[in-house]
Amino acid sequence: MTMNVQTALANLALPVGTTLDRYIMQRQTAFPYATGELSQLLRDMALASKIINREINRAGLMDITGSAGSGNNVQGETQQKLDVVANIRFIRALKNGGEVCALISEEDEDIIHTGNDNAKYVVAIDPLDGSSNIDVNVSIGTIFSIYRRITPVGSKATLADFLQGGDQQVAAGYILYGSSTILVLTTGEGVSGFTYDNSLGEYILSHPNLRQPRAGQIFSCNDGNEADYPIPVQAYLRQCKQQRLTGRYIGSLVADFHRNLIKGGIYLYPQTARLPEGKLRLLYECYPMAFIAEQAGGRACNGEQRILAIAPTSLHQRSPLFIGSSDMINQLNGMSLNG
Ligand code: P6P
Repeated sequence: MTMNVQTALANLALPVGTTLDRYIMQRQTAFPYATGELSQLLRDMALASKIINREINRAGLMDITGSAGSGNNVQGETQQKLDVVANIRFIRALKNGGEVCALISEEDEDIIHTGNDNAKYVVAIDPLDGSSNIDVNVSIGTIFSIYRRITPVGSKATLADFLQGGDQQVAAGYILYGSSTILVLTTGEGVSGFTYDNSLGEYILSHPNLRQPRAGQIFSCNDGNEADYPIPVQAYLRQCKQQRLTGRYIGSLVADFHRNLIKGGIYLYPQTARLPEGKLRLLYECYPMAFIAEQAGGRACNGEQRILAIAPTSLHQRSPLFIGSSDMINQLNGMSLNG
């Protein structure tokens, strides 16, 4: 038997690896309220992301790039066709999955009731973050945040279910549709990454126990806005450049965050004159990414406090976001104190 055949057979015998399903089941007891409902919810999210992954990969062939012609979303941003498709897919998956009584989405003004009033969870989601990159084949992502409802099971969810605050999240994650598709997840027991295997249609555990390096050499921000940034942020960026750190900015929070999570780095989206509250949305961008960052040993703040400690007041409120390696965040905060 030739070596190639032996190698091929040996590879075939290799274990597939831990699928997301098996990972969830193995940790069933570790999941809060281990009744299987959260596990099923995570499976529903993963299913929707697999469908969206397929549609992103075919977007150029299916005339689902470009603007949807349906005007702007609640943020006043032009809705891209894939935004609309992704939003519909996640809403449908969560409705059909039965574990979510309501959700909020970047694409919809109001709470979306699923009809599953006996379900125990609510979800906040940015179905497709980085819309401006859709048409130019640059990585985009989905960001989600999960809470246990606080209103009585059987009743309709209310605003209170969504305004519990970042520290009340029971799970958070993102899917990065990039050179490969990866789902990164935390349930408060650390952070794990699952790479999508198209041939199996499964997410396979590829990054167990992800930890963000304490230090980093990368800063990510839209340098074009620098003149608008608060003075301490300008001072921090000057320091980064004097230290010859690397500037990397993809324009998709999920992509910039993920690179910095793996390699070390800081992402900054400060408040500006045009966006005095910052640009990123607290409930379905800042909170989930902050939960993941802190679970991986990183930090996330708004320039004054931890992101997760910010008291929410409305569904689509914005916040400045500084997130990444703890030493870099501490240096930035030191600038504010000195500034
Ligand atoms: P700007 C995408 O629209 C997004 O919400 C983040 O994913 C990204 O980091 C940021 O906005 C880009 O914003 O103003 O630099 O184009």
